[in-house]
Amino acid sequence: MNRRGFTNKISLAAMATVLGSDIVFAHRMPKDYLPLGLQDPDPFKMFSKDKGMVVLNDKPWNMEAKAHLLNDDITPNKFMFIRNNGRTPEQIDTSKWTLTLDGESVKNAKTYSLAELKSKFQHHTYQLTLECGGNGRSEFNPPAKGNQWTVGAVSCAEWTGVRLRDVLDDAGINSDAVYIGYHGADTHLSGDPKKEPISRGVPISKAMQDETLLAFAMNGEDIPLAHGHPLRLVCGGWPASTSGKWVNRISVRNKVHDGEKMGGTSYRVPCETVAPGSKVEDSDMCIIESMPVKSLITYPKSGALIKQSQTLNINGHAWAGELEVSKMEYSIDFGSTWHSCSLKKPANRLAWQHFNATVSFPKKGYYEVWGRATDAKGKAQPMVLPGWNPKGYLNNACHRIAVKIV
Ligand SMILES: Nc1nc2c(c(=O)[nH]1)N[C@H]1C(S)=C(S)[C@@H](COP(=O)(O)O)O[C@H]1N2
Ligand SMILES: [Mo]
Repeated sequence: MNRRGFTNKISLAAMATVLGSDIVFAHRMPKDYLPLGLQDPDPFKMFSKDKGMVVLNDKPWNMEAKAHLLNDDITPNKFMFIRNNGRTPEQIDTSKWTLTLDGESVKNAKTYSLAELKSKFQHHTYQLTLECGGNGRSEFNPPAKGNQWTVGAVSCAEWTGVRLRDVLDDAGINSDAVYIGYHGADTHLSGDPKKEPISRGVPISKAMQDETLLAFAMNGEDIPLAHGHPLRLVCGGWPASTSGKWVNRISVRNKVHDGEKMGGTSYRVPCETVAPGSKVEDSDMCIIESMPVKSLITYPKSGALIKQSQTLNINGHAWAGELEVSKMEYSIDFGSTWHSCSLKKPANRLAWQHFNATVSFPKKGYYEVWGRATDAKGKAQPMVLPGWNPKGYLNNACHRIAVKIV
């Protein structure tokens, strides 16, 4: 964050929010003065995140949770990972916010104010799993460039908004429409106003699903700034990069959207498995669509000492992109034998599912508990790292925690 730019643009009210209290002598503060309390922005305060979150990058901001922080059924803001590709927009005036529908395949290009979107279309609420395509990247070998996410770039919050389908129907789309692409108000790190940090999208079939929302609320409140205030596209079950934050334009395309980070190795993987480190032709790369089956043991915390008891209640969540999870199992003998967990139905399609189990240990000592989910088509999580790809996407290997029975 450029310090001068920061004071020039940030309002007193915004400063007070970040500082956590009003600046009493604000009227005596020299022009362009940056209060000491803002000179090293504290991301935990700035984004209202729990101190246990891990900062992976500050330009742009990237922050992940740890498995045990994700124990809530519905992820609260304080434990939600942040993945920014550019600079967060500043000074958002919601009364002036608009969403424009345009593109080759829209019948009537249209601009809606936020108030119009809210009053004209029916509201819907869904719990939606959003996982970064690069979650788990840190385990790849040879290492893949990018944020070294471990397991915490996933969330399942409750999103409220209008259906993208209803808005597309209102503007009308032509029969040659194949894709939608989003554009957001965040700016490129280089400062070049002509460059977009990211502009991705989904095929029309995904755009038209009931659960694909233009959301204006998260967990019953305005969406926090870091997560796309005041309007966000939410495409549950797909790489979270398709869920455009701070969205102000949706283009209806007659071809696969060609925005920033739609091509090359961005959010694309070899269509067929390749040997680690291989060079892959552009034409042999496929866009990641539905995310693979995965799970997380969120209780207990890895490294827990369990006293004077030989049973332990474990719990966590499992998800499988567009599919439901049909089975959840655990192992305490490094994957040699598996036992079933009790698994709940999702709150709605594309929401993660909660599991729990009571684990018995034969005697005191060190153990690892491994979790394995299987999707409705019978596909299970791999025990070890799945297919290598240049950018380290889609690591859905079994999650494991260490426990000591003492
Ligand atoms: N406008 C905009 N939308 C965006 C991004 C971004 O940088 N800018 N990052 C994307 C990526 S890569 C991910 S993983 C998710 C992260 O969502 P979150 O920060 O709300 O957890 O937002 C997506 N939407
Ligand atoms: Mo992402």
